[in-house]
Amino acid sequence: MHHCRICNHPTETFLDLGPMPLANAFLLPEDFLREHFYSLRAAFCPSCGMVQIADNPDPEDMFHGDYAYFSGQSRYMVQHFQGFAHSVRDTLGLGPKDLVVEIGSNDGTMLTNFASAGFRHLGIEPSGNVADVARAKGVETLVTFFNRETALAVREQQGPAAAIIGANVVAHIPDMHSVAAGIKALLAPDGSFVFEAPDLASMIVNGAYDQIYDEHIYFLSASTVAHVFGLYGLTLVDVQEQWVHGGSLRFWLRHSEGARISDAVARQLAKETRLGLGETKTYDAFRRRCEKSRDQLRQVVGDARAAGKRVVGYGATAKGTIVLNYCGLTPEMIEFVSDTTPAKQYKFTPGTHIPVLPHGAFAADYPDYAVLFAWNHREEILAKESQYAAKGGKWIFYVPDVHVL
Ligand code: DWN
Ligand code: SAH
Repeated sequence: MHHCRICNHPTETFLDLGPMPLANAFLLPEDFLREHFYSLRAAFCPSCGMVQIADNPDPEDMFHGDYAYFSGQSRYMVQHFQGFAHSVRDTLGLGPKDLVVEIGSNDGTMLTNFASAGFRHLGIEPSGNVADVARAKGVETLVTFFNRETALAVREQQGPAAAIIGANVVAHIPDMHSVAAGIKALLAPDGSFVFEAPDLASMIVNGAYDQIYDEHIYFLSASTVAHVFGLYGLTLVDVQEQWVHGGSLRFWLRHSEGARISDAVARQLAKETRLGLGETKTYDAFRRRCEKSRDQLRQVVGDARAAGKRVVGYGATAKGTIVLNYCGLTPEMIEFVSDTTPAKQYKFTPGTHIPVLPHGAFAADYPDYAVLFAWNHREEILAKESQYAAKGGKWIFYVPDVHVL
């Protein structure tokens, strides 16, 4: 039986996605036979409300010197992170002498906005290859995992942080107690901790089961964030909806003493209650929706292939790994997946072993259908691929439901 990582209460498994490879472990044929699979199940804690995966692979097996995801691959995300950095700077009135620490700084896409303006800054990033890209941009980076010990060491060497920021990383860290204790220790008395994560409400509303994978340990809400960080004397003072990654929340936290809470927090909490995020039946309905989506996607792709059409994937996302494996899509059904990331190209998708090819393979010979695995970048991609549609190419979407455009 699985116990909640937050409160130790037994959890309820609501979705079993089967044996899964690591979502970002793109591989070469010589490694097909020793590919590692784990059991991917999503669970709900009826006691504290935290939604989480039941078993997680070791963080060292996912975040290392050969990590496949580079934040800077999307032009819209680069702009988004500039907006994030400026909002933190302006809201908190930060100046160059203030220390800004980013957790999960990846290739430096966010922190470069502080580094280039001469701010004291530090990225904490365990994946050495992406950290090298950040350093080459002049972003100071410590190659290690953020936790309480790292936080204490940084505080010892650099003093307290005026701002600690992060995107798509807090829910990636299994020991959230250690994260919260670390933030509490590193944050200056009037400092703020500001982070973003795809939120549980959006996942449920969109039927986005492909957010569930090895790296995403938790699916956060204002309710669970306020609860966990509250245990460590940190208060959720504001929350802002973001469009990125299919719907995210930006959480603003401060030390609890004297913290003033924005009305937006109560509004978000009320929305989460309305959506039934604290009720088992919500997750049962979600499972039924996922199963239906899986059957429909198989059908649409299968029908296209039966009619002799070419089908490819667009964006070799971590999310796509889940969809390909859960829906049982094979190299006979999906010819290749196009992706702009050099570290993924000429490798094969985890578990399903479909070739990943540079964008040129898509552009040079348009297929009849493309499954958009990078559906969160839909606006950016549809705008730049207007020629594909103009020439009769069709997109297959599976979020919020399976449909062809
Ligand atoms: O949380 C996480 C997020 C931030 O990034 C990580 N755990 C892992 C990763 O998730 P993902 O792989 O699902 O992220 P994206 O941003 O949906 O990945 C987009 C992929 O598509 C990248 O490999 C780049 C590629 N791409 C492309 O080929 N053409 C992206 C765009 C915008 C394009 O035009
Ligand atoms: N922040 C970037 C990258 C998100 S991908 C963005 O939003 O685009 C998740 C990142 O978190 C990876 O770069 C991974 O190496 C990093 N990471 C994972 N566990 C971590 C930890 N304990 N501390 C700091 N970073 C971590």
